Amino acid sequence: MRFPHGRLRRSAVLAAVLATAATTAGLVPGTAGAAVSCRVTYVTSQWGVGGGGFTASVDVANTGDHIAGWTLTFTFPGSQRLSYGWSAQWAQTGNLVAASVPAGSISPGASATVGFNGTWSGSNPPPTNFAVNGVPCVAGPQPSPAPTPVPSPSPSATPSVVVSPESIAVPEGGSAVIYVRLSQRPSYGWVTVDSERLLGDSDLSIGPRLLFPADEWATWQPLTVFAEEDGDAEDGTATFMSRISQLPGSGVALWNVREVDNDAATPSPAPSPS
Ligand SMILES: [Ca+2]
Ligand SMILES: [Ca+2]
Repeated sequence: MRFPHGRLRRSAVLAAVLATAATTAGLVPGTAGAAVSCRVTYVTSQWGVGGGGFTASVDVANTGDHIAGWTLTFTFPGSQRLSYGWSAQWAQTGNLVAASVPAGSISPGASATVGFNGTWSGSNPPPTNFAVNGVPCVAGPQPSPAPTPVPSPSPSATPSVVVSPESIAVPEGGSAVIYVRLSQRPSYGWVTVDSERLLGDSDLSIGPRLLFPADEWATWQPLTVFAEEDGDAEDGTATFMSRISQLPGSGVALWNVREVDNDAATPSPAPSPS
């Protein structure tokens, strides 16, 4: 006979808690127009096999207007029972749980955390229907007990530039060709490949950008490299980079150019008069 009385008393407490929440949320002047918006992150740590105990932390983040006085409600999806809670007035009736903080407030952007201990049997799935003052909350990230590294999308998800050969020689006053294509099909309908000299002989220059329609990503396109006549007799060198203009994070290609100078080298360092 004691059990039904206890349950009755819990129900009465819950009713009072919910009444308080309704009063706070809807009837207090100045808060009637406030829009509740919230995100709840529910983290549990449990023990036992097939059943046992657990402790839960519930973080309520205010993503809306200022919240003055609040009640968090949710429903246990399984056979969980609330044992006792903290940082709020806790009550459970049936599967419905309420945690009320009548004097508490949560500023926009801030959050409050409450917690409880409970028991479970069979399984202990997390509640999904969190609400604050009757307004459903977005369920936050459900932290896994052991955060496993998310498999990163393979680096080949975006195409890279491929050049061949990676090193060419250009006769002074003439030109040579290096071939360019993509490593895989781009998600764009087409992309352009821009090349620029990173360092080295500024007498070495290149032709215009290349356009790759997506279907022709594998087709080698020639890129012409020019070597201007210069007054020195040395073989100039430069390093170029080719990249996909629309995909800043995509793989680039570095390639080297050597100018084959055509001026006769001076036999020896010019003898200085003194
Ligand atoms: Ca020269
Ligand atoms: Ca030169």
